[in-house]
Amino acid sequence: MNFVLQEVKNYLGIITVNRPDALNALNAKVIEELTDSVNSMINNEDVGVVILTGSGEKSFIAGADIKKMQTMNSEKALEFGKSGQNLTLLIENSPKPFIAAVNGFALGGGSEVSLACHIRVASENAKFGQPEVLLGILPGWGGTQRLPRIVGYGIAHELITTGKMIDAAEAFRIGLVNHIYPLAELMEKSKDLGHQILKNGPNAIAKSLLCIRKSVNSNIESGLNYELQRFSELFDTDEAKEGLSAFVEKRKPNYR
Ligand code: DAK
Repeated sequence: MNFVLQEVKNYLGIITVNRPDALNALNAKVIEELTDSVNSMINNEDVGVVILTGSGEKSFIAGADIKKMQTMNSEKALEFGKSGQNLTLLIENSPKPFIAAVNGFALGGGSEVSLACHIRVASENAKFGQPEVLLGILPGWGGTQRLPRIVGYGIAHELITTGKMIDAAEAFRIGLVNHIYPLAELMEKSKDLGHQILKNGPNAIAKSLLCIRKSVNSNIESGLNYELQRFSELFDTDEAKEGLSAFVEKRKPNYR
């Protein structure tokens, strides 16, 4: 892989988009490598949580590659759009939580990749935005669908129609990011969060993610029914037996 770095340590996977000369902008090759990396983390039994970040100190992902898009017709744009949407769906549907460690610009497609992650944390220098309308296009990797679900319709309408950039403090205020840290601490704090999650049962986490995702498109009754089914299924797993016994025996559970 040329544009993506990956490592796995203590059940924590780290994926780094590595194209710092272009502020980690995503062209077709970077998307392909990123998709392969996300797939390999999902399929790796030694990974329970994945952190996604960008290389360098300036940018998470500055968006889709504008230079490549300049020459695209609608047919090419459809293909390019699909590859970006497949990537974001893969992340969103992962049974393992993805944490976006946003270490600088998260613009356009970069913001959209972070929106597909389950949790976003940001460095103090992070900047978010959906500037597509400034370029005469629109957010096509899920920005129009996921941003309103995360920050609400009113704020999403404003961010998408103005294309303005917001800083980390504003992103925190509107609920777009869960935490802000100094850049030098971002990865350590993200790893701490990952390790906190890793103490818990992998099946319970995977099914919780399914239930939360289900809540987006279901009425309360079908969502509750779905939750009930996943809840009861867990009682047939060694994991639930371990977790419940550990509490009764006054010890820490061992899930991995
Ligand atoms: N694409 C390509 N190159 C980029 C880039 C990008 N998005 N962002 C930065 N770069 C490159 C710059 O061109 C420059 O390269 P050289 O000129 O040195 O070769 C290098 O990175 C450093 O950038 P700057 O010199 O501009 O750095 P500054 O600190 O001055 O400015 C900046 C940083 C982030 C404010 C600025 O680079 C900037 O405004 N970048 C563009 C941000 C942006 O508009 N991003 C959104 C892109 S649109 C689709 C679905 C979705 C999408 C597309 C299609 N379909 C369904 C078809 C998604 C669209 C987008 O993401």
